[in-house]
Amino acid sequence: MMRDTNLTRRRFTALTATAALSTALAGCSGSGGDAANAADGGEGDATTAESTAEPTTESGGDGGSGGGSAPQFDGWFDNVDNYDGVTDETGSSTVTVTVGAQANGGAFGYGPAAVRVSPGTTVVWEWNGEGGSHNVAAADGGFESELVGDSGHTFEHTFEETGTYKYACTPHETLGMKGAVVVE
Ligand SMILES: [Cu+2]
Repeated sequence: MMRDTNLTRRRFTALTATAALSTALAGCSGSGGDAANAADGGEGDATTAESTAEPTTESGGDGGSGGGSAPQFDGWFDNVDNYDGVTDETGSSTVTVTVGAQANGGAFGYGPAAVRVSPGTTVVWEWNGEGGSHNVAAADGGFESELVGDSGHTFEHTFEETGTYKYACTPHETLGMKGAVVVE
């Protein structure tokens, strides 16, 4: 009984710490802020929580009951034939996305099209040299790579703040060469 309570508490503390961290980094973390504060009664647990904060691999049980469709994308992936849900890469410090993946009638995709990462993660886009020249251009203008076709070319962006970041390849957006990074 003590054991269980303890475990639950640790998990909860870990979540709390993550939320608090996001808040600190983002300055505004919309949801969860209240819960985090309420649960934050503990004194010095933060250190423990930090080292325990990574085993979130099997999340989804908590909030993501929907799983399949992703309302936060607002139709962004409607014409993207390689969109296959959001690949969970939370906890990774670096995530690589292929530019020129087979999709949308040619080598016109990002692979994977959508990834979920933790704040502070660097996403590295790596060109595979297929499908001509591509770029990585944020829908809101927050980042934009060169337009190149060279295999091995890379572009990276570090996502500090929570949110949903849509991006596309300017010349191939209409074909469905679009992606998104979800930071949470
Ligand atoms: Cu392209």
